[in-house]
Amino acid sequence: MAITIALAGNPNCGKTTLFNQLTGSNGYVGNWPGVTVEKLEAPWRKNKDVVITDLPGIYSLSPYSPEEVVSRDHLVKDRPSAVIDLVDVTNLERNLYLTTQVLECGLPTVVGLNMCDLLEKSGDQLDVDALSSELGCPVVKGSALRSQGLDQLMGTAESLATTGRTGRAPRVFSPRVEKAIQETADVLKPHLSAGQPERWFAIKAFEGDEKALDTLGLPAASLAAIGTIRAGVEAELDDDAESIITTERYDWIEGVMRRCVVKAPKALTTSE
Ligand code: GDP
Ligand code: K
Ligand code: MG
Repeated sequence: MAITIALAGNPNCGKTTLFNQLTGSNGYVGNWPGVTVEKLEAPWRKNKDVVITDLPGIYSLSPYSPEEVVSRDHLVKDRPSAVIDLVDVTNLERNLYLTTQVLECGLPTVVGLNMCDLLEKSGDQLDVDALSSELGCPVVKGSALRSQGLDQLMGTAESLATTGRTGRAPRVFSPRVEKAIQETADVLKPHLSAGQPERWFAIKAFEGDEKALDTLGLPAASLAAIGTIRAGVEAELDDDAESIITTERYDWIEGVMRRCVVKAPKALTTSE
């Protein structure tokens, strides 16, 4: 059976450049069913049994744009064998917002740091091993444009796809919110089928994401139980669940940046 590897990432992180490098083609352009978002799919030129999909560029796995829905449906419903989450290393902090969500999908995932050719110029030092242990998945540096690190990236993705090895998605939220997510997961558990990622659905259900909840067809009592969990946290933190999740993601990423990036010393200025 063919191995399928999905390329996920923000717009302009270099996905299509990578896709073209890996497949040696401009890919097969079709449409995702029901939407006009382009679907690019082609075999890896070094192993034709591996099919690579270039997902639409997105900033989040929220349900608000066709691109987001296509990408999240591919990750959550189609379940590729592995994911390459491509990150523009020059915009690491912003790109990691999507990374936290991709990791929650519970698929074998490697983070590809792209545009590393530009990082070297800036003088900032990134601790890749530290980032890898924060994210709980392999992280590979490279440059799609300069064709650097691509064998290591694909080797890692292929081996993850073959073994099916998933990391443990990092616990990015505060203890209060993690507790609510766990309680939500406990409500959902009897209604999830094999392959439906528990943590992803629990977070979406906590946020009140109707599209995600609809796919589960939960009984009214379960929906009510989740509503109670959500309302409790919203009252305590005085914010709506979706904003709480967003804010806490950014807080966690800020900590990761502090722990993993050493900024180049700024030039001294004479002005006070
Ligand atoms: P996509 O929107 O994720 O598909 O991104 P594209 O593949 O279209 O790339 C966006 C821009 O980034 C293009 O101008 C690419 O040439 C450039 N780009 C892609 N990869 C790299 C890289 O590794 N280094 C540099 N410097 N530029 C890159
Ligand atoms: K583009
Ligand atoms: Mg593209």
